[in-house]
Amino acid sequence: MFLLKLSLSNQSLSASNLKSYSPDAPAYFIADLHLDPTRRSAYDLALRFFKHIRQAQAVYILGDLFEYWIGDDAGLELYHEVISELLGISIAGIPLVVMLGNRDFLLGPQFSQATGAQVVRNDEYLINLAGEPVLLMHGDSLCTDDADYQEFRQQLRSHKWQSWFLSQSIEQRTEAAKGLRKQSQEHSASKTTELMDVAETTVASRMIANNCSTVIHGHTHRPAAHTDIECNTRRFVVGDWHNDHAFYVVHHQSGLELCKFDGQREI
Ligand SMILES: [Mn+2]
Repeated sequence: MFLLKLSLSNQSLSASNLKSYSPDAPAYFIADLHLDPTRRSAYDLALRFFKHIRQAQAVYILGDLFEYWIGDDAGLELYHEVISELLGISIAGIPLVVMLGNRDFLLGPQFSQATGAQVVRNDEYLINLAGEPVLLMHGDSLCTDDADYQEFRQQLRSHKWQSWFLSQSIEQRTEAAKGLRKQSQEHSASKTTELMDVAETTVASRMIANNCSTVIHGHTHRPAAHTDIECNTRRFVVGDWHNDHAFYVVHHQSGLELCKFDGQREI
């Protein structure tokens, strides 16, 4: 892995959300677990992963931890096993950062309280990894070629829609969530894979805006470590979670790396 030459102004390093961690212990980046208690194998794999990483420097969940989250009042009970694993991570003193995905953007204050996680509500979160600024995102806001999706996303993220949705009963919200997921599946089936991928120009502009050369995101379910030698930038994509494996990104002493977790070997 090549070393990045960065020209950073002191100003960007003093950004209020810039955290600093030493590189001694690994930091983990995962996304798109899409946890669903009825998909037991993937759920168990995630529980194993959380038990494995108790020596971590920090854990970053970059959105879509849950298949759906219709409000803290319903989610905390439905996903109680994973909530208690996450709390275990926090109790172990490991900073746990959770970003919102397009499935679980309604994670609220009770989720934070129950897990000890810091929930990031912005689409972008800039961290400092051993001196290097790294931009974290879920990734759906980078899919700007898909104008219909962006419009739909804006509607679901509006205060008006969210307060209407949360005023419904749990039963009504569960039904509505099923409808939204069906709509999303139909939408995906009608689009080309290129259209639903991130727009490279948008990625580049977000890196420039954040004065960084590395981004880590999920959402597209296309795990990869992209390097643009000409622009001197890197884009890591963490994968979605399957019954028996998942791709995550780890930062350790040799830098950032895309790795596979299969629940068998130590990580
Ligand atoms: Mn997503």
